[in-house]
Amino acid sequence: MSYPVLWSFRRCPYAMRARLSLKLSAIEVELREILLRDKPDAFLQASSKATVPVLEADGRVIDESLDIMLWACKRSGDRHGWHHDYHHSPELQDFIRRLDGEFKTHLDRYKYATRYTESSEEADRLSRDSRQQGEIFIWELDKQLRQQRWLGGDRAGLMDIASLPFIRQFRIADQSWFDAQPWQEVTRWLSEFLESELFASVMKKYPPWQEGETTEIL
Ligand SMILES: N[C@@H](CCC(=O)N[C@@H](CS)C(=O)NCC(=O)O)C(=O)O
Repeated sequence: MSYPVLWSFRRCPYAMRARLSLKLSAIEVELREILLRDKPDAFLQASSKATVPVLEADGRVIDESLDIMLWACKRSGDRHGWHHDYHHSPELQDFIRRLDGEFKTHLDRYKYATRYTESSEEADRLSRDSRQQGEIFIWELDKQLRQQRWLGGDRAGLMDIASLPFIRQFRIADQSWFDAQPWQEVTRWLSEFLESELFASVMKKYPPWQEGETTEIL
């Protein structure tokens, strides 16, 4: 039996959300862990975009994490209704647009400010300002999470799975600062996710895939 192939990088939040969706949809894939600094030819041939995640399935190549998430939902008969929700909810689409757009920009500038300027003072300022901008988004999540356990309601939904890997990254940039913030609901929500079996199941460590090797089934 041949499985769809997922090109992935363990720590990439986009790849994480693709793996989470595949897992939640109970779709088994051949997982090919790669190193971003040493991308295999077979990966580059699959998608010239050269970003992870990339899914090869049904003779198609899907190289956007959101499309992989939606493909997984559809393939599993949309058991959680995410595919339907996404296509019928302008709010959900807007949320993902802001997450992948503004919030990700602030996250990158907060985390990697020195890549954007040569001056260390400028970098400090950029990092601080970007963190402040990112905080606005996180406080919005906190407000929603005061009404319900997950952004998706009683259970984790597309909004949760799409955003949690990025909020985790925002925390990792300075854990003690993040944990000292009074966003109690975000802290609860993120901890529940980080301690879940689901998260552990998609964070197993695999050696980088090599041409001709038998690969892992996720
Ligand atoms: N819009 C893409 C973004 C994917 C992306 O940027 N992934 C990063 C890793 S987190 C990547 O592969 N970067 C290419 C590189 O670092 O060479 C998606 O949603 O899949």
